[in-house]
Amino acid sequence: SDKAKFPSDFVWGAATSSYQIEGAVTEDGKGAHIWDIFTREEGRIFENHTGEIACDHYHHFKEDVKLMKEMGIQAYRFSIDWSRVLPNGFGTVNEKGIAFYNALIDELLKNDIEPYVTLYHWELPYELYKRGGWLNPQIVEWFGDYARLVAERFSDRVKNFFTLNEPQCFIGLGFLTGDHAPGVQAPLRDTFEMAHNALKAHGKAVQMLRAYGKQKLCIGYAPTASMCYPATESAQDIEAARTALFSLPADKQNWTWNVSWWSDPVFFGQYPKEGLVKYEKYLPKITDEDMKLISQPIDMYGQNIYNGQCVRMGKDGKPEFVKRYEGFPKTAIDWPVTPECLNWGPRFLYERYQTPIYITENGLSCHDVVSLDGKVHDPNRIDFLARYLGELKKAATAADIRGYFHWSLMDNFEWSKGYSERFGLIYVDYRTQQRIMKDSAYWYRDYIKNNGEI
Ligand code: GCO
Repeated sequence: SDKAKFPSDFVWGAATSSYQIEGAVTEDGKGAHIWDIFTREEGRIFENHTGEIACDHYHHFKEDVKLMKEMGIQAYRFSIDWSRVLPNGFGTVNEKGIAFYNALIDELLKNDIEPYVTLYHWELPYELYKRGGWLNPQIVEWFGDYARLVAERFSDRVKNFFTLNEPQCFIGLGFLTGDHAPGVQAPLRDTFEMAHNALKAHGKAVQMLRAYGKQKLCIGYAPTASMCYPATESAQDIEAARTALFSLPADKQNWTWNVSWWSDPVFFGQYPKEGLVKYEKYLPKITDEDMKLISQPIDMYGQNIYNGQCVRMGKDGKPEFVKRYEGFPKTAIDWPVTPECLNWGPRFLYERYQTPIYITENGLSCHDVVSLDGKVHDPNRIDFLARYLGELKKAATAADIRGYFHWSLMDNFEWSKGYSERFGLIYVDYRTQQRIMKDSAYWYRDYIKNNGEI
């Protein structure tokens, strides 16, 4: 309805991740992680781009914080590169790496910007990978010790932490399709075991953050999914969309793309029964103790939401995906524009898991260019934002949604697509490291200022 409003304390932010922006990959004692190694291999990434320099945020962070301030951003979600603070993944601490994040955090606080720190946005230290990485059950301790270090060094000033970012992707793309680092196509059963270890590592990190936090922390988790939204507001279509959202894919090679396998254990302490049956022959040993560790209470449910599927109730009483019409709107990276996902997605997620929701990522890539007038005009991004945030506003009247982080603060290294996709509110000229606020950045600034009343 027109009366929908965001809560007055709604958090407006933007997000990035370390490898995608920092650069300085061999500087000040940083260790190598799987993306450092993977991107050096010929043919892995679009035109063999790497994150070696990226936005050189390591040296430009003050300027970047200044731009955030100018945009009126209240919160900044960034990640810590595990290998920058623990070059081997465990053991010796790299004080210069710690110093970098300390300087960034202090700069944010000085500018009244609240830091939201992600522990794992895919920078698995290469030394740990060589020891089996996610397949080695010891990763639970490694990740726990890393979380403890983060709590000890940063939680006097940082209150908000997310453990894992998008386990669906780092297992699915990293170890099933091999499109992402480390570029492995592992047997199915290995991927289930890695997933189980990752969930345990999440639980361990929550315990460590709580135990060593220097203040009462807000701890969350940030998975992703393609959302489902109903074709009409009839009770049947809504039920169909809900059912489709929480069911598990039939195609096992796609098994990681779902909500329930990754969130039921965290919130309910059990895997969905449907999956225990479907995937039975691939599963590792799962104990009650494991499930207890995985289901540590958390405070925030982060969700990276980009698009969704329209669903209606079929004649046979089963959910049915509605085919998109010809010429359906899409972004530069070819993802469909489906604003409804920001209304129905968070509603369904909140209904099931009853935990405050943060949209930890949402955004799009556009074919942005610097125009003859020296500005970057990105009407498609503004249109996308207006539509998606309008839908999110509706959800905020029905579910406990606390914040929104736009992906991304600035153009950056888009994984296998390299620099060919521009997701930023800020344009980056990679030849000069010049930053230019796009039109959408000014639009977002005004939107934030009015808490969505436009
Ligand atoms: C993530 C995302 C980001 C991407 C963004 C656009 O895992 O959080 O992959 O890192 O850059 O989603 O694809």
